[in-house]
Amino acid sequence: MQKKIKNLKEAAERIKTAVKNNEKIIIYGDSDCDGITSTVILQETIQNLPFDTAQGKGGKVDMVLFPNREDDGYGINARALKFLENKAPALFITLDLGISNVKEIEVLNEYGFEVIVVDHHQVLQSIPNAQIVVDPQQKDDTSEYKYLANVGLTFKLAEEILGREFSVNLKNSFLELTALATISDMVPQIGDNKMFIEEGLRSLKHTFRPGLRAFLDILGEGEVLSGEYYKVISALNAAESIDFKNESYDLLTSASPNRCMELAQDLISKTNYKQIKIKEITEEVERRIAQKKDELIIFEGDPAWRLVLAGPVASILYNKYQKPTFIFKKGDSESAGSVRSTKELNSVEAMKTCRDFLITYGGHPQASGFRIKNENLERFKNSLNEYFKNLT
Ligand SMILES: [Mn+2]
Repeated sequence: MQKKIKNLKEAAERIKTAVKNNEKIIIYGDSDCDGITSTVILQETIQNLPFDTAQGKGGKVDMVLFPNREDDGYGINARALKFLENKAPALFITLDLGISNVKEIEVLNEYGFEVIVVDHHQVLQSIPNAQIVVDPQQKDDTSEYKYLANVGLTFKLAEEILGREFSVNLKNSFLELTALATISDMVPQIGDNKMFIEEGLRSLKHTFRPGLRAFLDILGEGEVLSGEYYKVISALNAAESIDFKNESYDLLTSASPNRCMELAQDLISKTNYKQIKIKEITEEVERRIAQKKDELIIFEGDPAWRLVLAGPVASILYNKYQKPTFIFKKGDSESAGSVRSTKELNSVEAMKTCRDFLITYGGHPQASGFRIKNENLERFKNSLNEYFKNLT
């Protein structure tokens, strides 16, 4: 017997009750492919519930929000808290973030929200005080699903919410999104992840979703289906969230083929520009580390580098040099960055030892992020060196 994901059923029941009672629902999703597709799936799941509500059949999500990672920070940031101050009461659901927002969720509770966290990132010092927390990384979650991307977790939530009302067409449509985001999040392609990818990519060629159809038309159906789907993923990851809105989300939820062609084209241009910038920064870091061959880690930042490019740059450098890699944008008083490492040289565990002088941090052992005051950068670097020296 497969063990169930902790609290998945409770979350499904609570969401169904909210729809039946016509409660206000707000979704707050991460701004990458995984967070955006999770948001689309949960929203469409709610819209496909067969209940009679004030709007007729099916429920509705009142507000969908995405954080501007570059300017305001990852997760539930200060700007989001300010925006949400007068929006309660509502059922507030986080997707692909939230597990590290212990303080912020306390504030949301005070505002009068009821919070459900759906996340797949590592638990830090404590679990947030939300009404329901779904995260297979919780210690007492004994399911085998620790390998799921957030989209896979949300797909399972959709199954639980819709039950026998989950139509084949809707399921296939969700599998297409689940496949793309599972690949995008670079989680292991095992178990259900393997199934998501196979079935989702198979369904992609017959997609009913105008946003995905636009990519197939622009990039060439044959190309995308024979392996160029990473171009679709890169494009979905190229959107930035401005004023809590996100272009990739607009694309995936738009019913207008013309609008989808415009948005898809725009995202593809942004991807191309991003690739050029990533190459420039990578080369700059390589020039800098040429003199630092003995160092155990790569630790580089610059005011001119955009935070959204730090992750891809760190991935390239990590793959080439096989050292824990910290790449950050240096702001006026604070810096924020992305980390890539191995499962064994767990970057979240490494940063836990530095938590006293980090503003925030979190993620996965192999891929994580941080925010820090500039005056603590040197100390951070030294502590990390110390930590990894003791491990090797
Ligand atoms: Mn994710």
